[in-house]
Amino acid sequence: MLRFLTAGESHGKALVVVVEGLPAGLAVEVSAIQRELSRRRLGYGRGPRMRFEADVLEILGGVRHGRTLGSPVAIEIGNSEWERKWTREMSSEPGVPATKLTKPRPGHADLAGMQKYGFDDARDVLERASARETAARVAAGVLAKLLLKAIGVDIVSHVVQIGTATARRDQLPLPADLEAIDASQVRCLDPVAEEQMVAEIRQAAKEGDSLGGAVEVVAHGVPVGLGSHVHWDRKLDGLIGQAMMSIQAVKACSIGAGIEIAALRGSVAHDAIYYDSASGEYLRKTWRSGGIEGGISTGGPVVVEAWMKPLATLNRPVLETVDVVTKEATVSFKERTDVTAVPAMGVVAESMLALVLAQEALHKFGGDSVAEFSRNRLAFLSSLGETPSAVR
Ligand code: EPS
Repeated sequence: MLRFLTAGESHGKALVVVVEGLPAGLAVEVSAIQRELSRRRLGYGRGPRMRFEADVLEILGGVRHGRTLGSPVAIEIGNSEWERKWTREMSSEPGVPATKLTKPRPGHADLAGMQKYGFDDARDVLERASARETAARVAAGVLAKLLLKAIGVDIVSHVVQIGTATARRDQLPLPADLEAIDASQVRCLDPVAEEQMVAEIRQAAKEGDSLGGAVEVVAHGVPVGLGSHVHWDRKLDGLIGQAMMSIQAVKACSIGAGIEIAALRGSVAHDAIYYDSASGEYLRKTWRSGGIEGGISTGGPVVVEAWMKPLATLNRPVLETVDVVTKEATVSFKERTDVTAVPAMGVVAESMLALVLAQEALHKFGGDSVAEFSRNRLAFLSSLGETPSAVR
């Protein structure tokens, strides 16, 4: 079973992620992880921290001479800001912080977290609730993506909405589009929408406001048979839903045609099946089901959308709150912040989808080495009468 665990606070010394259950023999390079971490920092509208902070990456275990050993992989992502500014406030030694944050910000975990854990300082909550933690998820996601690549699965995301600006959505993005997507200021394939999104971000920045939006994430090459119909917590769409909804600030997730399918008639809502004699595959003519039926992958592209709320930290202190010490009405403290993090959320969503699919692929095909895992996938698809190409 593939699982991962992250630790670390936003302004702490480092984030750490341990990924367990990867087969041996997966080729991993630090540069591949570094590249993905850089992608997560992309996007017009990110705050100043993205410029002056670096993700200082180190593989601590589980990889030898560029290949996984089958043991847990541990990765550390140091915060370059720590040494400069946070050693006192975020010290693990006994003591007290110089300042306590007592005006919890609406829209963040601050107040509910303080109440739940008995804290009198919102920093005790916000440091871990921060989306900085997604850097660790992306590092884990690289390993999942590399494993999936070995069985021909590629994942791509693009921004389809920022604020009120929406992109055309008539074609699924392909792996080959990823370079152009990442080259866009907001990771959007539609140049008209890109311009509108940038204008909207610029305006919101001027007004000290923030913006939400949506990304579409597509996994190509997913084999039939991941997930299961037999039990609620084995359904692939359910697992993807949990993974997407766990991303900081994501408030909704849909699969395939999503909420739009509710308005269609049953006669036109579903994906017609046909047989492709060349590949021996049963294919679908459309992807309204998002490549998942009854909780099982169908062999078509897995299509997921995730919606993010506007960030709750604003550069203009207008959100009403209460000082938990004086109980007086006030406005939430001002922090420097991003105007929007939707482009970065796309990269995080790719990672979360990769982790779920890799976990389910390992569940289905097993294997202690990548070669065995890959062989098992070929054997399964051949048993269905398909003629899959060996990816590696
Ligand atoms: C975040 C707030 C910002 C972001 C941070 C996530 O940090 P700060 O409040 O220190 O300016 O920059 O994201 C990252 C550091 C990162 O690497 O993604 C938040 O509150 O979630």
